[in-house]
Amino acid sequence: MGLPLSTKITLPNGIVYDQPTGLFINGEFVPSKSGKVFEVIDPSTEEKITDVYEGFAEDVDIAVDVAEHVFKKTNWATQDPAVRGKLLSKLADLIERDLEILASIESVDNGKAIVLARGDIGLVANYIRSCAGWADKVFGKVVESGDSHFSYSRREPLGVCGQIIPWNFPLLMWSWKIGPALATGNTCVMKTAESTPLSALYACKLLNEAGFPPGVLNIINGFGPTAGSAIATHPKIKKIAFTGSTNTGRIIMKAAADSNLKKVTLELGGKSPNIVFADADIEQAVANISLGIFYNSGEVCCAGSRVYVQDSVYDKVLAEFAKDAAKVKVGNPFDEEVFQGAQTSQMQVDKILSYVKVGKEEGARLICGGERLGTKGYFIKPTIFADVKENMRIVREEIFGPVVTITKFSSINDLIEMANNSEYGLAAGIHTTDINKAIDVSNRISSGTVWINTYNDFHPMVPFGGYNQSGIGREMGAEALDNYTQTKAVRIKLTRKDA
Ligand code: TXE
Repeated sequence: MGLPLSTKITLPNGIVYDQPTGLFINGEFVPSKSGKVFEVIDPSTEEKITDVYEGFAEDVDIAVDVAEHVFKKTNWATQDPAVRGKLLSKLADLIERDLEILASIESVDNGKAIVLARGDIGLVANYIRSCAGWADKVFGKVVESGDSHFSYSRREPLGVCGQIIPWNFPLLMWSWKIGPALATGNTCVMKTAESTPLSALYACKLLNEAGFPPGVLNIINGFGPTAGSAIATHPKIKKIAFTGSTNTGRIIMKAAADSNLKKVTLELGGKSPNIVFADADIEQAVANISLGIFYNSGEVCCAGSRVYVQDSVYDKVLAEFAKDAAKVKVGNPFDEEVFQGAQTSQMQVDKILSYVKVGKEEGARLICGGERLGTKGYFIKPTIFADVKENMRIVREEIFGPVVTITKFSSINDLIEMANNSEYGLAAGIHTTDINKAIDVSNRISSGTVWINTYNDFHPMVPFGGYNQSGIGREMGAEALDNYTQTKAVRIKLTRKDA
């Protein structure tokens, strides 16, 4: 007998709920064709939470056929778009209703602190609601081209969209992908990350409850080289949106080019500079550099992992930051006092600790942390390296954990040189009380987002995405609609009849 399609789970905080374990295809949870399953691990205990069905290329084929049928043979894309807006709005309400369940699923599956997970789910609801508002506000243009013609453009959906998401913000990434895609009338086949499949499956129950027609969103649980690759290479998928590592982004782009030149948007890695000028409000700046790196256990693509501090306040900031890091409570994500939960997987722990070793070998000064906390669960102590040099690997490469480097600078020109000396360009932070300096430096920084006197600060209407090798395209804001629509130009020749 195969794995049941739903299992009752009791979460560490006592919440009991029904967790779907199947793939979500055509509005139903179904076993994968192979019947294979894989384990989902709680990163704080290293124990199994449940198994889920594992999808492969054959399951992707079925999901794509369903999604294509809905797109081409039903009125999903052609109806009054306000209907899709209403469904998304209902979905946002249901996500808010189940916020505590969803946040708890996120905490048990990803390891993130419950206090932060609640914030994630709040952002999910806000973003889905924002997309609901966009549904009937997608405009074409009338192009004035003289009286001999009537010319206009309209924005049409693309068709079946493939979406591959990571494990650091499982449901938030789900919402950034499905929100604009469904608002604009596309259909989706999504692969969730193999280490965090649970919240998206639960949210698909809410999709059904909201009344979405079956097949508009299909979810395949599975691994990158199998299910993920099947999506990236599929000839019927018109567009692929990916969030994950820069290396995998490269693979996806090649696969898209080699298959059917599907359109590609990528949100990839980062090594973002977080800058403190001598005239900053130091208390606020320290709080923001701490938030910049320890938020979500450092598993954030835009983490402020390279801190640059002006020489006259360097010692003070370093001392205050070390004090702040010592206060960050690490441990059981369900403890309301905990800010930094577990890293998501053993693989990430190994990667982070290997970078700590590299940092020490490179001669950086370890101020605090640099080791695991406890023996069970993937916990890593907040880690600060000072006295780093720009060519060190810990300054150049994405570590994706609670590990930060601190560098001293004196002139703005040197600072800009160092801040932009990266293959990435996702985000940057600037801390100063001089608005002129803030704007001038932000203009000269090569990154998709600049936060001034704040950090990791998101809003559904503010676009997010990378310069350089941090990505292609923007998510959220009006820009997200560009990812999921194409422009059709219509030109009509007019004939003047005088009689
Ligand atoms: O990433 P992958 P991993 C960075 C971060 C982290 C590193 C490795 O530095 O330490 O990447 O993490 C799917 N075809 N980020 O290995 O491989 C995979 O199944 C199609 C930054 O987990 O990029 C998962 O769903 N898909 C990042 C997704 O890609 C493939 C968030 C991400 O996994 C695939 C995550 C393939 N060949 C990691 N191989 C961010 N930008 O926020 C894998 N996948």
